[in-house]
Amino acid sequence: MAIQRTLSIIKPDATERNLTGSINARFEQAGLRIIAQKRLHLTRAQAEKFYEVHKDKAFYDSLCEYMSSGPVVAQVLCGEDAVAQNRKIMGATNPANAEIGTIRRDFGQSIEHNAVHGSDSPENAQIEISFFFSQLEIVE
Ligand code: IDP
Ligand code: MG
Repeated sequence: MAIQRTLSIIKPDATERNLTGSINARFEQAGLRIIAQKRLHLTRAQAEKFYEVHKDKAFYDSLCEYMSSGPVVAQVLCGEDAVAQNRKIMGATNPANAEIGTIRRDFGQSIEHNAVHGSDSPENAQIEISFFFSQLEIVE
């Protein structure tokens, strides 16, 4: 498997509960390296743009409101098979269905307030990484 990059976001429910370090430890323990990271507060318009693929879903409005409700930490993770590896560490979208020991199972509060975002394919990872970061901000 190749070395990949993926976009991760620590969501407002997790930054609010001061879980940034605990979540980052999960990535590092699993062998992923944080090669870029910044804390920011998305505007509603930025959240709408980031989640545009979901614009026809019933949860889109609520999701965009939530993702712009407080600070997030955007990060680029790098490592072996990083996209799938991060999805595995995160666990299923709904924390109630996520495996024990995953971030969402341990830290998520609901299907919406589920602590973290992770890219779902290498192609989307590239698009999502460039949404948040310039080349200068990513240091391997
Ligand atoms: P993912 O984050 O596991 O890739 P997606 O289906 O891409 O899941 O959904 C994006 C985000 O939208 C989820 O992480 C979650 O915050 C929210 N979401 C997904 N499904 C629902 C739902 O049925 N109700 C409320 N929010 C949802
Ligand atoms: Mg998704």
